[in-house]
Amino acid sequence: MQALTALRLRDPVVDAARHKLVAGESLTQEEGVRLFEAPVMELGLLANAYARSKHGDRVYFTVNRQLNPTNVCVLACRFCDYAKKPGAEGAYTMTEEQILAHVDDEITEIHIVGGLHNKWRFDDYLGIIRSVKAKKPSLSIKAYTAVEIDFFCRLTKKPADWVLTELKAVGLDALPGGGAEVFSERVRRELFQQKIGARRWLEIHEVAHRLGIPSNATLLYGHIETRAERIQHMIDLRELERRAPGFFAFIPLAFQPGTTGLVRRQASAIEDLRTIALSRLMFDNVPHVKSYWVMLGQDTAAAGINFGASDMDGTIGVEKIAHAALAKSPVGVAKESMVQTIREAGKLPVERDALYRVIREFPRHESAAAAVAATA
Ligand code: V47
Ligand code: SF4
Repeated sequence: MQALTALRLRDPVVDAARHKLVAGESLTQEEGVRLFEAPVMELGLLANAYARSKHGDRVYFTVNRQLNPTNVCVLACRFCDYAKKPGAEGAYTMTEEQILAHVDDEITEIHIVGGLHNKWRFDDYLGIIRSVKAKKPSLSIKAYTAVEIDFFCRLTKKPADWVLTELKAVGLDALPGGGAEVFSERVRRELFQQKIGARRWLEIHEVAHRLGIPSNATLLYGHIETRAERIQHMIDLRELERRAPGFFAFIPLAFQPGTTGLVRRQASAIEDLRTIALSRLMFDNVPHVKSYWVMLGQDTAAAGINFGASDMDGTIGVEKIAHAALAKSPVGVAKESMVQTIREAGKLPVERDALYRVIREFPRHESAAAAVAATA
């Protein structure tokens, strides 16, 4: 708390929020909405100090791959440029060999997510985890969003605890945070009417947490949602974490407009930084907020780790979802580049696995690393 108590702020609204956080109180919906209007640098100072009170200067990342086994999807969310109808041009379904090519010596985490395939059965999805685990048993597997879990429940006519127990038995370690979008019925009706809403998403993550499967949570922002809806989304997740703890990280995903025609341009970098800061301040009971470089771009993501984020996700390899929506970021980055970005932002890089077990802490400066290597 030292970082928060010592902080001097000029803006009365941001300083009132600081007092509440020092007292261990959560911010309300009204306070969150008002904070969105506050001077951005003051918000950044507070969110950065709050992140430092939890993690010091450490910023986590993982050496991972994103695996999207198929883009064939029976749904048609209006914001999604990734999914294709069966047989449509550009539709793909990977073979086992193509899937296993994503599993190499370097990685410690794999993030698997894809479409709801019209021909696949639950066994096909189980088989992917099974074969990835067989190729590299030490790999942490973060796979299948609540939307996919709900699809498996419908395929098998079984409840979520059965589906999740089966997945855990073959090697699933954690659930990713995708598919949450925005917990607003208004937005759901407009953009993803056929897909599960807030109640079911929260229920599936609650079941996962109770079964000892940790998870993440996302927010898709920068389309037709309001700031008040973003704040309510964070509060709903915060309440779930109180009832059934198990979130590792919250990831605000900057909407990539692609060819959807929903908005003319992506949210501005300032709006991104405000959203990261608000995520940190509102979601006080989740360990990490991620600055997801794939959707933010590397420069804004690097700024994000001075605005409350304490995680940069991973090196990723070939990302398909944001890039189908024309994201300008590279498809993957090297580990050295990740370390360099975190250092340039004045933070301490820490390599982790999907369960946030520390693999390696890097020194603050490259020269220190070189000195250690030279004396070793
Ligand atoms: O579920 C789809 C979203 C999600 C677009 O858990 C889009 O560690 C932006 O969930 N623009 C997949 N977003 C990505 C995801 C994720 C990413 C990184 C880390 C983790 C984690 C999870 O991407 C989807 C959907 O909500 N999405 N289309 C788009 N055009
Ligand atoms: Fe399918 Fe997911 Fe795209 Fe919706 S967001 S169309 S469920 S792949």
